[in-house]
Amino acid sequence: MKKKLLGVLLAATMAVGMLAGCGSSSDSSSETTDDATTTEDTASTDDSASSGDLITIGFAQVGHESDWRTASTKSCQDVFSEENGYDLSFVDCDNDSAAQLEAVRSFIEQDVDYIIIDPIVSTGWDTVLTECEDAGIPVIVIDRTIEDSDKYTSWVGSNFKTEGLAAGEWLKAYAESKGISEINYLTIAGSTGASAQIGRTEGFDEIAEANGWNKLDEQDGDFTEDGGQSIMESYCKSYEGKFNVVVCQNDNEAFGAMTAMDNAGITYGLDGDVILISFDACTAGLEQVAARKISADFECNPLAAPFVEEVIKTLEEGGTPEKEVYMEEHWFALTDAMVDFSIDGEAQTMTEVTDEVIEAQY
Ligand code: GZL
Repeated sequence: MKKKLLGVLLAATMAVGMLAGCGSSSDSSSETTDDATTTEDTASTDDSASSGDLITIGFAQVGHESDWRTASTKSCQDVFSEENGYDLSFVDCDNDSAAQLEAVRSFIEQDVDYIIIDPIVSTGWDTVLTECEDAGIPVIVIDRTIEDSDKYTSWVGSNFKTEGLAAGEWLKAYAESKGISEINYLTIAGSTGASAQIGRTEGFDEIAEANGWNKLDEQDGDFTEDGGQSIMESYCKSYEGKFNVVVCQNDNEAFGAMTAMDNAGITYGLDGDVILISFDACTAGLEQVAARKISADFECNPLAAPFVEEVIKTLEEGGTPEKEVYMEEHWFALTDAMVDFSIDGEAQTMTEVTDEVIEAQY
């Protein structure tokens, strides 16, 4: 709303400069390069009067590592479209924290109206958020959290520790229902230092410790299918015959773990020797729940953009948005694995995976 032609030309210059540093990307489509990807909406280089009517937004996204991430990116690009009145500068930071800080600084140079950040890791943010504050640009954090600064207007996301607690409490109830008295588990964690990894590990391990379960190992699978497969291949060798539960901190890691266990001749899921727990509950994950391969899937909702837009609309109207906005999440299983459990005394409802539920998922 406050952009001048000079700012638009500067944005175009910055975008070209970033592309030189991060690899190529056309205006209308974004390709992923080794470092990061920039997609400039063509309107932002257009000197027509209409570009002055658009709210300019810079979005520094984690990367493109998972189905969840794809849905998160699409949610933002669908909501913050030119036809909806926005000029979105999108940077895929390819899981590179330095590239993400560089992207935020480029948005400051472009003097955008708002900056959206999904922080790859939860620390190292106070300096650049101070720069955003000094530039008078409101920052909205989505999904993962920032632990070393509160210099942002709002955060929209999930309670990752609650997701971990839910998985732990479900396993306790499910194991009891199956007469399983001993739990020896392996964790394939998400990217080390990501608040999603920290919270899910903290929540699940809290239940494990309270119930005397044996944690054999936890390694970083980076939230990718390749990461899940390579770690599970190592686990199958190192812990052969010693584990009966695998906890994957997202569905893509679970897909990789499934391949590794198939190759090792290890059965898993509702009819197998190993209980397989996953997080995200993306469409493909729920399809594996329906196939009885993933025993239970704990949702993390990626569709934050509509809630972010409400924050921006509040700010545009001169109001004060909520500092924290929590997304609704569901815990999914087939009937055979739906058990009653509570989190901190609050009874939880499980959602049965049906064709309709899968069709409606993200
Ligand atoms: C969690 C999100 C995580 C997902 C993964 O909110 O940050 O990152 O669980 C994604 O699929 O890679």
